[in-house]
Amino acid sequence: MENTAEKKKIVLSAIQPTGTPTLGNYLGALKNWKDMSEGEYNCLYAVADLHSLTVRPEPADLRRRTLEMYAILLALGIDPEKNIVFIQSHVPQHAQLSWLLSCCTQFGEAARMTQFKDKSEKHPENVNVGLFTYPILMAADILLYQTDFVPIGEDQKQHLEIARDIAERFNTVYGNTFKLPEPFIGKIGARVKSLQDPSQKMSKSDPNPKGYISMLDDDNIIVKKIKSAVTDSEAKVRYAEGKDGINNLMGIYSCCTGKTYDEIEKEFDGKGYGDFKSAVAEAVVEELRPFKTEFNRLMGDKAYLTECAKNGAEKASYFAQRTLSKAMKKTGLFQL
Ligand code: ATP
Ligand code: LTN
Repeated sequence: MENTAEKKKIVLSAIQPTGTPTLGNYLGALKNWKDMSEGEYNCLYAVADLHSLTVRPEPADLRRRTLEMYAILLALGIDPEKNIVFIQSHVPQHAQLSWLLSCCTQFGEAARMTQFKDKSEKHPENVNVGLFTYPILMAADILLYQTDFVPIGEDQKQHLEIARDIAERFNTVYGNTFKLPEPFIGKIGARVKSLQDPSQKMSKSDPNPKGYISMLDDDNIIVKKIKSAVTDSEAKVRYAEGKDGINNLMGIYSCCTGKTYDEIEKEFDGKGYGDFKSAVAEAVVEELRPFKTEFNRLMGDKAYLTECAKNGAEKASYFAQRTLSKAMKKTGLFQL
């Protein structure tokens, strides 16, 4: 953010500390976060701990997972000196702006969010208002930093659209205040599917752990899970409709190796699914290896992690306050 003179575009994204991220989170979102953090953009990345309260985690789990998720971001290779990496609840402006934006959001538009509908069906015992206003807090996360691009997986697209709608409404009512953000969705990793049911997205809350690969799974577990992935009876590695399991594995292999679908089809021409699965497993193991080593090292240095989180929150807060003050002033809240 220091190089404003260069007018670099601003990138912001966040992830909830609700468990160890999966290969889906990695290929759909986190890998892009890392690539975007390498100089071309000014990047802000947050651990969305406030969002995760909507599913009421055990306090001790939340505390542990928040630091773990912070370490995961640094272990990806995101440099906390060159980027702003922070924990959402440490920057109070997020909750503050969220209130102003709530008053610019229609009940009906929030009620249309598919994630709200899905989550309230899945957890009928705890349909809290936070689950309903979740996208408004997410809009605050994004709009506070005058964000240009938001790297996310396909499933978050609707939340980005509502963030734009809220920003546009605020700008129309009170005058230009917020930049309208664009989603940044990778082509291939945008929707990694469950290994056991390739009609569903790979999800860390899947009750069947065989359906997902956790970024911290041991190498032999990764191999086992990929070997037992659901495929089809054609025994031909090709990308085609009706071959969801193979398409999914081809997507994963392509993301990890950079090979195109054509190249993959040629590579496995005349070979069976066994050979293909071994190659996919090896590519995933190699892709995650440096990350896992670095994660274990960082978790042994909690003092460093907390120091980075503190610096990140200070830097984020400076930029957040500029936008919040502007928004408060425009709405007519009395200024001292
Ligand atoms: P849960 O499955 O527990 O609801 P999640 O795995 O979707 O959670 P989030 O924290 O909601 O995890 O998502 C973090 C990021 O990962 C988001 O940008 C989301 O779009 C992306 N993402 C999640 N699952 C996938 C997937 N299967 N494929 C691609 N991207 C994904
Ligand atoms: N809802 C997002 C997490 C999230 C987010 C954000 C993503 C919270 N705030 C701001 C992008 C920008 C999810 O991935 N489930």
